[in-house]
This record gives sequence, structure tokens and C-alpha cells, in this order.
Amino acid sequence: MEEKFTGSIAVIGLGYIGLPTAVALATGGIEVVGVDVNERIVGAVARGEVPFVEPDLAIGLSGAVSMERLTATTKVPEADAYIIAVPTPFADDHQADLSFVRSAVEEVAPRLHAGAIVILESTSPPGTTESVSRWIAELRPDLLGPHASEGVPDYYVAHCPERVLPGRIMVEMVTNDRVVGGVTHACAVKAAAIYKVFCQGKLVLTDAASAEMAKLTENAYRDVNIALANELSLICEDLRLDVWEVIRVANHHPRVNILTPGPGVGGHCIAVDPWFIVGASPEQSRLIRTAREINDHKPHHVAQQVIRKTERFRNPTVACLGLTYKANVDDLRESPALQIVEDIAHALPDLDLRIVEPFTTELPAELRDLPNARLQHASEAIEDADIVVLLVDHDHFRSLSRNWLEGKVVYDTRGIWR
Ligand code: SAJ
Repeated sequence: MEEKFTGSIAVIGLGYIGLPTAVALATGGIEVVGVDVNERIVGAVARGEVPFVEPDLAIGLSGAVSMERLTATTKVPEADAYIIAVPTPFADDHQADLSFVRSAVEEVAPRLHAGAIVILESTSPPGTTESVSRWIAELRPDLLGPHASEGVPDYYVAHCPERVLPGRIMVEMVTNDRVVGGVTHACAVKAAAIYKVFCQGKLVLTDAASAEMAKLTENAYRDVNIALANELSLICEDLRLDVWEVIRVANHHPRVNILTPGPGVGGHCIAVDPWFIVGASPEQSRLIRTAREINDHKPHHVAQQVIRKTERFRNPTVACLGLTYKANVDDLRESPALQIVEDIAHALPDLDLRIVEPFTTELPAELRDLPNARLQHASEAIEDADIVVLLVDHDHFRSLSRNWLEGKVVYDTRGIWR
């Protein structure tokens, strides 16, 4: 394996993955330039301020900025390595939208010098990294790409998917094993030298397409397992059984570990990535597609259940606790809780709807125009409520007094108040 990397690095995309990666590299002594098209994010990072909630990121960022190891800009600079960590959303047909990756490559290509490496971190369908190598070759016909020859190329390209868990990013970025997939083996070796700067886990070298597919497989594995838990919750509801009790007991088997049912699966990873597999091989992806459908249906089911519970009351007040996609993060992307609140509000426009979300100070755009929805503290919202719906298992909600729930209809989608 190559010696530790000592050159300069540009990290393109300062989101949930790009920014922590930039901070980890800068903390490891590398000169890092963070790049983003969003001037507000660039301004915040340049001042050493974190634009989103993630434990331990703020301290790392302010240290890296004050030591002048990390700077931020909207323009891609010349660097020895480029890490692309931009979003790869899916289009309406569930195919991956690679336009942000393409734009990043178009910014990088003119500045690429001989011997530089381009690493794609964004989750992508198999073949994307090789496409990046080809796109660069089209934009820079003067350079020989690694896909084109077995000889020494002018630039290197690799895929190093991130696997960090939001809420534990700064820990897992250092301790997790890291998959490093090269367009050629030399590309993987060169990329691995960069991750060696901060990664204490194993660096697992492979080819680029296997790395891409492995990343998608990891999230599909979790999605399928959560879908089993969510399907069990529907079955148990139908059979009037307590799903939490059933799972608790079943999990005493030495080879059974059923995950936790909930209001659905959100976030920008597990709710998205399995679709890239379905998009790449639609005929063969039956289980993965079904799991996605089960998890995507769950928020609508929860909303219907809440609507049914309101029928017992003349002018009910409903308190919904939590909007984010999971506990203790401020991220609303693909959030089932948000979907549920939207479903309820649209079905019952006159409902007195109280929303509690400790990680925000204002309602998101999707809910702002609803005349009867308001953001409140837990105590006020619960006090006035006839029905309390727990949607996110934030620590804040776990610590609430159970006495507050007395006399209320309680619908706990996370099973924390059993
Ligand atoms: N959820 C359940 N039941 C469970 C576990 C999770 O309903 O038993 C729900 C959560 O509430 C949330 C969603 O699933 O809505 C996803 O949450 P998560 O904590 O399982 O995962 P993410 O999306 O925050 O992060 C995942 C991780 N992937 C895996 O664990 C395989 C992380 O390691 C990846 O780096 C990340 O996706 C990513 O960026 O791909």
C-alpha cells in the first residue's frame, strides 16, 4: 500500500458526508478546500460554523478552520485529490439522477493535473465510477484515463462509499472499515492512501463496480430487514397481538435479530439506495422492490390509523411528536413522520394539530401553510391533546413524564412507551 497521502484535497459537496470528511482529513493534517455551490453553506463553513446538527462535528470544524487547514469556497481549486460527495437523488422512475456528479466532474476536469485522483463518495449505481473516468477523458482528451489502458494513466479514479451512521458520523468515520474500489487496482491503492489519513478500520480494496454494488447492498439489507419488522407490525395489528412483545420474545433465538418496526423508513440513504438496485436490474429485484414498497406504505397506514382514532371525538386535538427521519438528528429528508403529519393535515383540514420537534424552530415548508397546524413545546401540545402520536424516538420524548399521557389516546409508533 502507498505511503500516507500528503498532498492537497478538494472535497466537493459540503453536506452530511462531505463536511465531516473534510474535517477528518484536515484534522489529520491535510490541506483541505471544501467546495459547495451553496454560498450560505460555504459562508458558514468558512466561519467554522456547522450548518446541521451532528455530534462532535462543530468542535472538529472550528479547530480545522482556526488552524487554517480547512477553507471553503464555491469554486473548485486545483488539488492533488478530489473527493466528490454530492447528492445522487432518484428521478420519478427511480433511476439515479447523476446530474450533480456530472456537474462536479465538469468543474474538476479542467483543473486536473497529472497524477491526481478523483474519488466518488456519492452513492451511485454500478458503473458510475467508470463513467466518471470516461467523462473526464472526454473533457480532457490530452489525458489518459485509467479505464483506457493497463499502463500508467495520467489520472486515477476510485469509488469509496461512506458507511457512517448519522448521529455517529465522527466516530464511525474513523472506526468503520472502508471499502475502496478502484477503476484499476492502482487507483484503489492510491485512494486507500488518502483514507489512511483518518481511518483506523480496515481498508478493503476491490474494483469500483463491486464497491458501488456493496454500498447499495448494505442499505438494501437493512431496508429488507426493517420491512420484515414493519410487515410484522401490520400482521400483529390485524391479529390483535403486541408486535413489540412478539419481537422481544423471538429475538431470544440465537440466530434471530428482528429490527424495530416504526412509522416507515426515512433519510436519504436507506429510503433511496435500494431503488438504484431495482433501477439497474428491475426484473431480478423483486424482494428489494417489495421491501421498499412495504416501508414506503407504512406512513400512509399510520396516518389512516390516526384519522380513525379522531372519529371518536367531536373536535379533537392531535399532538404529533417528532418530524425528523429518526431520533436525535435534525434531518427531515424522506421523513415518514413528516409524511404522516402531511397526510393527516390534508385529510382533516380543520383538525387542531400540534406538532412537537425539538430539532427545529419553525415548521418545514410542507406544513407552513396549513391553517390549523402549529409548532409547540411538548408540555403544551400534550396537555391540550386528546390523541398523542409518537413519531420519532428522540431522547427528549423518552424523558417526558408518563403522567402527562394519562387520559389521552396514545399511538406510539416507536414502542418507547410500552
Ligand atoms: N429504522 C427503523 N427500524 C430500525 C432501524 C431503522 O424503522 O430497526 C428507520 C429509522 O427510523 C430511519 C431509517 O430506518 O427512518 C434509517 O435509519 P438508520 O439509522 O437505519 O440508517 P441511516 O439512514 O441513518 O444510515 C444508513 C446506515 N446504513 C446501514 O446501517 C446499512 C449508514 O451506515 C449509512 O452510511 C447510511 O445509511 C448512508 O449514508 O448510506
